[in-house]
Amino acid sequence: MTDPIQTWPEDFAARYREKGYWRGETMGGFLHARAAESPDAVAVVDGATRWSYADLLARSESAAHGYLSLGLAPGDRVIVQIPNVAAFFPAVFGLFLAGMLPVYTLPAHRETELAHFARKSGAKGIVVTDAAFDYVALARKVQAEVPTLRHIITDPSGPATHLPKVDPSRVAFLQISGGSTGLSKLIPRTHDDYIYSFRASAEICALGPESVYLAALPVAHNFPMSSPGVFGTLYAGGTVVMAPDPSPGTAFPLIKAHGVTITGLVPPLALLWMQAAPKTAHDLSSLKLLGVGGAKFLPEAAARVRDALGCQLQQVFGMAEGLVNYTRLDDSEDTITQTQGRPISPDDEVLVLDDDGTPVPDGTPGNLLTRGPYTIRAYHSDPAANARSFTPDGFYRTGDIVIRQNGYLTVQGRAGDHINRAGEKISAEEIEDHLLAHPQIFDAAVVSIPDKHLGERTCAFVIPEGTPTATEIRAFMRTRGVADFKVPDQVVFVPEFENTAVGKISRKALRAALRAKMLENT
Ligand code: OOB
Repeated sequence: MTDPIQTWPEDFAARYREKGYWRGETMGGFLHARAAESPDAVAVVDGATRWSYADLLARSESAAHGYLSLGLAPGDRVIVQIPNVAAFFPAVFGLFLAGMLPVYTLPAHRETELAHFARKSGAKGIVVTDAAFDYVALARKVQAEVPTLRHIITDPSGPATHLPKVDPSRVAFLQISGGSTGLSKLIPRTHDDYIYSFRASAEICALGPESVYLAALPVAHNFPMSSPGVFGTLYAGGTVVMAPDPSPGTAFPLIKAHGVTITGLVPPLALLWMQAAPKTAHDLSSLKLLGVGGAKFLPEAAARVRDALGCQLQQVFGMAEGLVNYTRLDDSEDTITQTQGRPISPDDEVLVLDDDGTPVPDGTPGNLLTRGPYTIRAYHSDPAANARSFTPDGFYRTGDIVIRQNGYLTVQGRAGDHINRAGEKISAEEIEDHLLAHPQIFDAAVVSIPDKHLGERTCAFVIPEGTPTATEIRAFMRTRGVADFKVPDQVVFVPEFENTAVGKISRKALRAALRAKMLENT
């Protein structure tokens, strides 16, 4: 099993250090610093639980000792599957302090996905919490499949031992990619690069000790984690409030109760909040900034945020691989409603290229490629994906089609075949593979269809062999041990797929043709 690495060419690394982007801080180190500066400030709120920075550090150190006392060692990977509860923080800061690498997963992931992450990362443990869903039982199933996953940890704590020195230039954790082809890839991010991304994000969002961030989206996702998210807030010495779910019914009372100043939502949720706000009895006036990202937020909806919610909108266009764009607080209303912002860093290099690799002029759509001080140069242990996703000179091919104008980007669509379902990226290929395992499915093609509520929904075109029903197929998908959001929203039976005169067409062309036909008929 290869240890996760992430390296930039020497000259780039030197420049990123010289310019003060990479400061040699570590995830555990910054928590120490905040706890020393303001031990009594409130770091995390979750229901009746309120932890000061000193509490959070003490719990995190105890967790670090706990991991080490199990026999886990610095450099080991540990899967983290914890919903939005306070325990998330000691679990991950404990790993950082012990020099171990969290492998983040979503609460929605099930055994098929977790087994893939366990194998791919070589994880020796998984840390979970007690919750309405039985994550321990799920972890046991995964362990049965991947025996190298030796430890199921529910309460990491242990007697004091020596904590290792952690190298800030090394990989801090593995994040999971949206995955446009097949299974999710693992994204190794270093302490230096990731801390830069959320420290600069916190500055862009003007966060400080008085800021209160509501973690409404699942915190394991890169957006609520670091854009500026929970880590940006803790870096700034602010308070993180954990929301068990992002519905207005849950979130609005929390905003009122804790004086939440900032949060982040995907577009479908922002729409829901805008609809609910005029009717709510809860005072939302503390909310100053709403970040919206993960999927395209249409200008018409964006223009209504201020009136509906009484706060400023910030568009956030980012990716777990690195690059994050923000509209700035002092941008014009037009820029804020009509663009997805501009990169965090002056050293984010952005290329907008036509399909032949030639730069297009501003105002013309093209493929977005990027490299910079917090964008990875490679996925973990995946030569094929790396060859596809990175140019020889280290640019990441984002798969997004954008227009650039005055340095600001507007997302037009994407080149790859994934479905962006309310911000969750779903690989068409991954779902097709599951469908093909059904004994009564001869062939299947999965496409995205525009959807009023989700932005996009998944539609599976199925050539049956026998007489399966849509309900059966959806139930079958549920037995495959995958996240519920991957179950096709719609199943359409077709007698055959169109072939061109020359024979079979590519999967990509087939999906495009099926999608076009579907849109024609609606
Ligand atoms: C965020 O990260 P991922 O890794 O789940 O997904 C990245 C992809 C982008 O390549 C793009 O296709 C899409 O999600 N996307 C947007 C968008 N923000 C992300 N498409 C249109 N408009 C936007 N505002 O989704 C993510 C990571 C950090 C911050 C924000 C989002």
